[in-house]
Amino acid sequence: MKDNLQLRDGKVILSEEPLVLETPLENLGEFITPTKLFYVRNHFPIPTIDKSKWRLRIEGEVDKPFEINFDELTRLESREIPVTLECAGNGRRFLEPKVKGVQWNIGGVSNAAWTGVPLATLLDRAGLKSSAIEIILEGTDHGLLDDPKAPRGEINFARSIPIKKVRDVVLAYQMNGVDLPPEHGFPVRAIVPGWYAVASVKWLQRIIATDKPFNGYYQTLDYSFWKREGDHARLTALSDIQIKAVITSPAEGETVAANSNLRVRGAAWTGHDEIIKVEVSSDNGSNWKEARLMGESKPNAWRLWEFNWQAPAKAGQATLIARATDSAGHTQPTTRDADRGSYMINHLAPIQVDVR
Ligand SMILES: Nc1nc2c(c(=O)[nH]1)N[C@H]1C(S)=C(S)[C@@H](COP(=O)(O)O)O[C@H]1N2
Ligand SMILES: [Mo]
Repeated sequence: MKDNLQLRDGKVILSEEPLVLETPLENLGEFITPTKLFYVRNHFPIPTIDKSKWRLRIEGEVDKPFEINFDELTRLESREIPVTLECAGNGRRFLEPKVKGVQWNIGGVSNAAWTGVPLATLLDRAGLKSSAIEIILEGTDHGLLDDPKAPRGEINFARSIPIKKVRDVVLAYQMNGVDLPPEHGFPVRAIVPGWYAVASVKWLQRIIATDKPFNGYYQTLDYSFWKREGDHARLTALSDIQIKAVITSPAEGETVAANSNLRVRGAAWTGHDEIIKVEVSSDNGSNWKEARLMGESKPNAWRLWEFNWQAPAKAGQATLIARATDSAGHTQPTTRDADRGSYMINHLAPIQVDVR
């Protein structure tokens, strides 16, 4: 890692207020990211919440709105799932020309084991009306936005999911086996597997069933992209994670010995089914060789991989590119689609190493 990076608790500081911390490359190589090293992306100051006073309210298009406290929630049947969270702007630093927004390298992604109660359990108890089309997840965090197009006054962080996505969602109160730390959403956050992490609302305070599409700030003016449909481009909320493979070792610019046998390592993930193949090219994409997938495949969690590479005999620059394929047939695009704006950055990104 470069020496001039500012660190906090081992993570790279991208912003102090709001707090944005990136996971360093060398910590992306374990299946479970240690909680301390898990990336952080906040939009407002971290709310201080007293667990004993915390309540989650379920309301809107339901027959019996109700409130639940922390003890009641944690007594319900729970499940534990490994889920990879990726910020939709992860990799933004590689965009040319440069765009506004947090300049993530590749570490706006991490994987943890989340324990919580299925969202469906609470909606069943409330009795979801047939008029409900979306569920709004609202966080406790709030503030003013530095954007002339934003609503006047303070807003809360909020995001919606369509009813058909409800069955995947978990209301998590533990991360890697212990209470969530404040920066990751204490005491309860949503985990929306397979979607960009913006949907995984932290510091949950309200769950609102609605009969209209929710056009909140964080899914229209922010965290959206232009989807082409025939003659028209429609502003569409970011949802499914796009398939991607990253190289975590060697690092960009690292020196490697000429003619040596190197183990190239990395991670790959997708929002659709499972990763079935990762390939590596060391000749700018003319030839691809299959990498070895490590461990077992777990839905919505990344898959680590390794590849044995014989470094060139001649000194100079060498290029490595990784490319993933999933069981739904998706692979990474070679070029960038401009309609994606500053999000969903998964086009093939070569890294250069210095052969000596
Ligand atoms: N309440 C709330 N939830 C939020 C956010 C936020 O600022 N406030 N940021 C979102 C974004 S953009 C990301 S990438 C993830 C980051 O989760 P983490 O900080 O636990 O890594 O949280 C999402 N959930
Ligand atoms: Mo994000």
